[in-house]
Amino acid sequence: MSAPEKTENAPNAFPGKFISVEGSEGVGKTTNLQFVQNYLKSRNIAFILTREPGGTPLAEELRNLLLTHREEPVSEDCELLLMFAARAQHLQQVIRPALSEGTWVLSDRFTDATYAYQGGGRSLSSEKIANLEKLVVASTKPDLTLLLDVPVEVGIDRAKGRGALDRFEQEQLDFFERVRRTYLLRAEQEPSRFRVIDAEQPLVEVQQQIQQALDLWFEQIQR
Ligand code: T5A
Repeated sequence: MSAPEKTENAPNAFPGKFISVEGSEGVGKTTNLQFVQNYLKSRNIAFILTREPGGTPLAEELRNLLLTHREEPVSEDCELLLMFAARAQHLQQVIRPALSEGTWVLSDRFTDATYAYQGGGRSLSSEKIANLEKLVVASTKPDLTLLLDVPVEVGIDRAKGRGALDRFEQEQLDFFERVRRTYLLRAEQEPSRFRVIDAEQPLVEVQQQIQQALDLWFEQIQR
């Protein structure tokens, strides 16, 4: 009898159902994820909302390790591997099972965040990240990515308004400029997956842009 096919190498059986929301600090992901959830509910779509790093008890523990301030400097490779360790667990326990039963997945960040933060922010090579992506993520990639974009200063001001800053939020301005540039570059390189949302606008206008992107997405996948 032949060995069963490994799920991580199987193509996404339900293309179109994996949506990620990305952006630098304070762009309004949390605020707008609520809007996206309401949109999916209005279409009677069965979905799960999840996040990275995190999404399972073990991956949430890794999230705490990653976001907590510590005196010991954190090696860039250690940070990168912990991100992918959390992602491996998240994919196996949550994302692949949901997609394989036809449930939509709405994820607050995914691998684009690693390219932006560890690649752009920390200046790790994209080849290194791509190798780990190949190993861990394989073909289970988002079909649609909403990239919320605001000038770095605006995002940081918004994030500061929420109170204590985590280990990433305490980085310098140029770190976040590199994060933003990397996100925008990725969006340019993959225009069929990314929708760049001008999130500097008042919330109602941001949500009009998101609604339009989602309406078009549904038109596209139903064709
Ligand atoms: N990370 C993550 C990596 O380094 N590598 C990886 O691979 C991954 C997956 C945690 C950190 O991990 C890093 C990146 C992060 O630093 P996170 O919890 O998703 O990830 O981090 P945050 O960016 O901090 O996410 P938040 O959910 O906390 O912030 P949001 O969602 O961007 O912002 P939100 O919605 O809380 O909004 C901020 C404030 O702005 C207001 C809101 O009311 C709120 O007060 N606001 C607006 N104000 C005016 N106009 C608008 N249009 C507004 N929209 C929102």
